[in-house]
Amino acid sequence: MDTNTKRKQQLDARNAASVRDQTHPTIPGDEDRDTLLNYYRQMVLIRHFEEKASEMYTKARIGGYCHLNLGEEATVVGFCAGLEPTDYVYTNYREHGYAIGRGISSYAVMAELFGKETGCSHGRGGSMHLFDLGRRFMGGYAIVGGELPLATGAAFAVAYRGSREVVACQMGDGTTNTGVFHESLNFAKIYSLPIIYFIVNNQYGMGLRVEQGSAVSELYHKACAYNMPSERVNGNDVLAVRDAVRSAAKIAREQHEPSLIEAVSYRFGGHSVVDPARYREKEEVQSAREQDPIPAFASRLISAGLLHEHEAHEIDEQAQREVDAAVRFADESPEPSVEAFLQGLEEYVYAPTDASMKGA
Ligand SMILES: Cc1ncc(C[n+]2csc(CCOP(=O)(O)OP(=O)(O)O)c2C)c(N)n1
Repeated sequence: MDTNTKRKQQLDARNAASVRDQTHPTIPGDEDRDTLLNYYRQMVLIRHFEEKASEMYTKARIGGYCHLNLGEEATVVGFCAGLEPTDYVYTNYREHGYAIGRGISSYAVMAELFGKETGCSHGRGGSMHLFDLGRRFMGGYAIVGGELPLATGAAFAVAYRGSREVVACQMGDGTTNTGVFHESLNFAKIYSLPIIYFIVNNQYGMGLRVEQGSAVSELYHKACAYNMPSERVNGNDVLAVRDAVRSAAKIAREQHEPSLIEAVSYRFGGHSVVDPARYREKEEVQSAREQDPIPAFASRLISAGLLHEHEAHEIDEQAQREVDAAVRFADESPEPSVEAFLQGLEEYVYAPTDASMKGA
């Protein structure tokens, strides 16, 4: 790599970090305390859930692959908070937090990771394929970019029916380098679809830093190619992410127009639980941990007089208890029965054809 390219990459990396590490502004006075505490609770719950999932994976209680949201909690909770319960959510395989943020119980998510019948996909999906039609959580997808054409198609269906729902499609930074990303954005713009493309720029696609894999490292610029409004937000600030998603949802709902958000975040761990991430400098991880979105949000709440330290402590303990109970529930739940498989391998795998599902 020549010196100029290297220098450009270093500048790009610094630029991304400066967005993520912005000091968090004071909480506006018109924010509702219960709502804010609920965001905080969800962030803490997701943190403990993911730490426990990692532990259970290393004890071989969870099979397949397992990708965590550690460090991305403000992005995850802000994204979910900006949407309505009637909106549709599509994500990649790093979706445990989004499922919880969308209202799926931590019990049903943990049971799915354990491959149990009580899991939200009845044990047929596992970590990368969480699903709940009632909550319009349309799935995690293991193929990089796999969720984009599906979400774009769902937005086409919403527009075709003339309804007011919005489709929100989450993806990682690496996904913006795939063909389907460009095809989907182009299609969405041509047909004026009510969709939000939401990029979680956690700085890495597997082991590759964003500047090494993408010719344009300020990823929100990619939307210009499709004449689509776009914005970059601090993914460590739950309120900034929520507000960006709300604005994009308003554009989608009221004008039936697509838009794109890039939330600049940092994934504390490697690509999956088994990736020790040796390709990262210790200082880089350390500096990201110093910007941990959870304590940062707690201090903002404390400074605004909305949270006391002992309450923060209780929230933490409550989340730990819930996650422990979720593990017990998953442990004690039955496996999908052999009879169920014999009756039809496609059950819970393909959409049923009965009329009750139509228009859901
Ligand atoms: C089509 C396809 N190519 C390659 C892979 C292997 N793969 C899994 S995740 C990943 C990196 C994706 O990175 P990014 O979109 O930034 O998401 P992140 O994992 O950081 O959330 C790759 C290359 C895959 N699953 N699907």
